[in-house]
Amino acid sequence: MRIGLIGLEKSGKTTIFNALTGSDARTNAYAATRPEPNIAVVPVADARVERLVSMYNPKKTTYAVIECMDFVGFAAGEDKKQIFSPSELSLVKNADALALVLRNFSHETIDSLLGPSDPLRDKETVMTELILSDLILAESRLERIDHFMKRGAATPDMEAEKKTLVKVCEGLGNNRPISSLGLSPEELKPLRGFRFLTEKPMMVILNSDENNFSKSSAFADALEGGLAMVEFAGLFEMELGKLAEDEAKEFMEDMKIEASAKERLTMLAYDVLGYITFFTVGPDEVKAWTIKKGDTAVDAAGAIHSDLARGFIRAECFSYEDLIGLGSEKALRDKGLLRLEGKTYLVKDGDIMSIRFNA
Ligand SMILES: Nc1nc2c(ncn2[C@@H]2O[C@H](COP(=O)(O)OP(=O)(O)O)[C@@H](O)[C@H]2O)c(=O)[nH]1
Ligand SMILES: [Mg+2]
Repeated sequence: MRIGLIGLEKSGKTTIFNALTGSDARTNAYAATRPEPNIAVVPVADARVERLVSMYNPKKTTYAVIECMDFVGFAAGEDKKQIFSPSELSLVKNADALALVLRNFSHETIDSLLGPSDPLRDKETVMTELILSDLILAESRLERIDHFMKRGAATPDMEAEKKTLVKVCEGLGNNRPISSLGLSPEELKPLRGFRFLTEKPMMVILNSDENNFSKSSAFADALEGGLAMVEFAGLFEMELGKLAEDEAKEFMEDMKIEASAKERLTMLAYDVLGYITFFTVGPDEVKAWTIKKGDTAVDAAGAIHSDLARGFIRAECFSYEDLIGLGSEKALRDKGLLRLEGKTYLVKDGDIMSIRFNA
């Protein structure tokens, strides 16, 4: 899965990117940084993988990964048509989810340049820009469809598309993101190709100071639209990333930060996106796989390889919790906790699976 960090300039996106990915991309309080986005792959922290590795001693260990992208932020009220450059926009559109970074720290230079921090205002500004970007796209598509219809060249698919687009334009016109319009999967289908920005799941990263960290419950309350939020002390956590683990732990305890920035964001992302993890285990490899809540055993097989989905016979399955509780696969077997599941089995987070299939 791929998360795009978006937000106004100087909100601390690159700082957070560095904290998340252990990279050392340049941050900047003055001018815009280099135009290309920073991209990094972050292994999803999952203590269960380590535990499984200690049991199976595999030759290879593979964590699930999330890809993080960091863009140049757009300036509030800047007089331009697009919030992202065309090349950035095509990258943002590829993101599975967006993480909106909001400035919540005081910084002499930035405060004098952009005014003191006001995360709610900035959230509104960015949302308005995203909505506007979608609205321009939806309206121009609607115009094209009308044009086709006038010439009698419309296809039946276009009728359905138009119906949805009319709803979308009305919603966006009322300042509502597409994700909040309650459109059915059937209605959303014709929109798929557009990859609208406000259709993407979104979470908020409140980027706070060491001083005001965990003192923003009023902000969380004021955050409308049921947006999931995580608070980072961006700069502080970027510095933590450079320390030895036990040293970093001490600092985190002082700040009452319970898990690393990476762990907190991944947990939130799994929550927001409805992702779950299943594992494959053995002497060769212990591997974590990401699928969506509601995915079946065949979907899980397909995540591993399309051949496994095509030739699927059944899945041998047991739960991580049971394995840890009983200590070995043999004990699981004796207790009858090793299950055989069919195609329609709904995979649960923490399932350990082995797919039987016809080649
Ligand atoms: N005090 C403080 N400064 C921060 C924090 N996060 C970022 N900054 C500073 O804000 C400036 C802009 O940060 P940057 O990550 O480049 O923002 P971007 O434009 O959104 O990528 C840099 O000088 C950072 O050091 C923070 O949590 N606290
Ligand atoms: Mg930046």
